[in-house]
Amino acid sequence: PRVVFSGIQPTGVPHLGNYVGALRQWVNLQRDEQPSTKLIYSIVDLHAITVPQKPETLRQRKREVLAALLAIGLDPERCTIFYQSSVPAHSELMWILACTASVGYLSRMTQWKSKLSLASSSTLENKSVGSRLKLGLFSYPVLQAADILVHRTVADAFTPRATHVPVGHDQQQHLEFARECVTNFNHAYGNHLVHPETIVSPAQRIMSLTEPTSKMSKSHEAQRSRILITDSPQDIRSKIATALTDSIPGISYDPATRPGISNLLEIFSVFDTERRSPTQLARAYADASPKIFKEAVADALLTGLQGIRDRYLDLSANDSYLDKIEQHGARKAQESAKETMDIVKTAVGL
Ligand code: AQP
Repeated sequence: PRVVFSGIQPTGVPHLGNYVGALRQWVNLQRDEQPSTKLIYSIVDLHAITVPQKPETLRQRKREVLAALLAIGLDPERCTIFYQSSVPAHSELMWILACTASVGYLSRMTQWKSKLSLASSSTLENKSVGSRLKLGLFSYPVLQAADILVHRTVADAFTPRATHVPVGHDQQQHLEFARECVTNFNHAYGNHLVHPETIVSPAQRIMSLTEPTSKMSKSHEAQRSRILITDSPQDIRSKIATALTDSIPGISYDPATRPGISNLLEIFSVFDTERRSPTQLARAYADASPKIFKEAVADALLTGLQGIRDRYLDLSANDSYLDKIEQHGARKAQESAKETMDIVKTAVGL
């Protein structure tokens, strides 16, 4: 059977970007994939601690993300939903992969290079950049490779099976690295791991409402830059109403010169019941005032997100239910991972 793996960091309640770019696909896969496909969705807390987190906040956010995943319609019986740290096989396989992974390859990863240049530009003269940046951040892609590879089913020479990973375009380099990890491991120990395939999500990036040239993000300090999928209707209306646009009259779709308006058109298009493209919507609202246009965007969004907030509020008030769901998912994930770990450990001689 196919195995689909994807993860989300517990760094805050998911926003519209997470929903459009990833979570909506997670829900749709329940309908689109064969019942035999394993859908494995992890709340990746070990990834989250590659940057400093307050322990109490992290604990709280894990539950919030779990409640949000259930609220958008993930079925804990159909999917395997769990905290990454509940399944030690993820970190165990990471270590084994790290022992055949190349430092040179990792240091060429775009995300690492941008963190490095950011750190060096803010570093005082005498302090070396290397001593400030953490090993966990550098080796993050190895853990990501382990996440994917640990849940693949046993490779079989006649029916090669692979793990499928839905990713955005920004994650493609990390997937390429996971394939490299497979090649290195198999070269050292024999053909045991299967190269993962990707399902590249067709969804676009949702940009920040206050700074529409950067992506909407959970950790950006401006609350108004993002719409949480659990925001109240009033909050959603008010955030859309104050979203940064421009002073060009009328509505047109041109991400390069009108990033704010174009981002709203893209959001509108995702939730439009008539399924119009951003360009078609721009034509339909060509002469509308920004106020009228923004109201229409908010209406579409409220319809699209209907029910999520109420279900989230119910679920997030019930910690013991959430813990039970997570333990159930963790048990399923542990079983799924054990199959791979047995093969890998035997191959390595552990
Ligand atoms: N703005 C976005 N538009 C489309 N997709 C997005 N994703 C994130 N932001 C956007 C996708 O959401 C999934 C889960 O993301 P994540 O939590 O694993 O990490 P992230 O990409 O770093 O997301 P954030 O919101 O920006 O979190 P912080 O602020 O903690 O770094 C991924 O599939 C991601 O592509």
